[in-house]
Amino acid sequence: MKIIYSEKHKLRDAKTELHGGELVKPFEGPFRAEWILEAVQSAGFKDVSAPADYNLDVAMKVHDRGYLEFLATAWDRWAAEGFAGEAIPVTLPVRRTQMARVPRNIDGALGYYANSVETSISKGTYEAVLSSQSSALEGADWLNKGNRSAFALCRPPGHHAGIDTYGGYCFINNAAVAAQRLLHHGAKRVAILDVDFHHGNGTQDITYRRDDIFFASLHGDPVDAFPYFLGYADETGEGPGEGFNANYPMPPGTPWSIWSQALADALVRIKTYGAEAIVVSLGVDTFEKDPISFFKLTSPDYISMGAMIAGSGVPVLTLMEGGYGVPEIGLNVANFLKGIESRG
Ligand code: OKP
Ligand code: ZN
Repeated sequence: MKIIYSEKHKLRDAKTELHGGELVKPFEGPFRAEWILEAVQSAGFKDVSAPADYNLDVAMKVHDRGYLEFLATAWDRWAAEGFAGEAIPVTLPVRRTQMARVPRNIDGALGYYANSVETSISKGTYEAVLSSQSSALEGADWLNKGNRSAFALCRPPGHHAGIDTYGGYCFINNAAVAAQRLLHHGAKRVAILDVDFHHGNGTQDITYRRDDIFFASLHGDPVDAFPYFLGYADETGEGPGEGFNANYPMPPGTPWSIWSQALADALVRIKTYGAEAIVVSLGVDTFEKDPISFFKLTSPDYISMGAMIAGSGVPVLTLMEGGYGVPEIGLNVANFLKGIESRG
């Protein structure tokens, strides 16, 4: 399997995350991609290459232009204010507030575009974000050439980035960008299958009113888990997108035996839809030892997961999303890819 990895992910190295009322070392750091790359190579996946530098043409089709301009300039604008810390907003547009006007002040703009405020914007973040979307696009183009699988080791992740919002460690929605690229090169229908522990609220935001992308997400029930405000089972799509969104919220302690039933159902939906490619948002934060999540998957379960998805017979582009804290994140990703290859 082709593995796509950019060293430039290291430029996303924020010093702070707002967690439990403290500014802590972020859960999402460069060590994650390093551990994963190491484990994937040790497992025998040796075809590793860096992506070309892609521009924002595809991202422009799934994100708001003003939002992308904000991402490109946010750190410099913040630094120009002379603040000591990294960029975190304090004021958010909520119920009954003005949504149409973007504040000129950078502090206001951060609040306007944030969907969650644990995520600091730091020097170098934007360059890493561009490299992450380049990996996703390179993976999509690998499938566009007729190949049946690829793994883009994207970092930072993307599935919490909405049309015009960032948060949950995400800035550009790599899965949506990849799906858009697959559609541009001939696919009529693409599925995004989000198996990260957290609901892909950003991906849902982008795909909710569309009939050319089916979105399925398996995740911690939003009554209990981040990102809290989206991910319920009754969110089924809107307008032309009605019927093309499937959420599988699950409770604390969910093991593979239950989780895999939701996956089986999602795969039936994806097959029935007629997807010509599946973009997998792979988070291994469903692992029993993940520090911020509450499912109980074990390392061998990721082999089964990959095999079930590849068993659909549809080409699979896997993109890295979450998975934290423990060295097993590498093994779990490698296991998933082995599962994909067992049936692909
Ligand atoms: C990103 B991805 C813990 C609360 C949750 C943000 C989690 C972002 C997860 N302090 N904070 O989906 O893995
Ligand atoms: Zn996650």
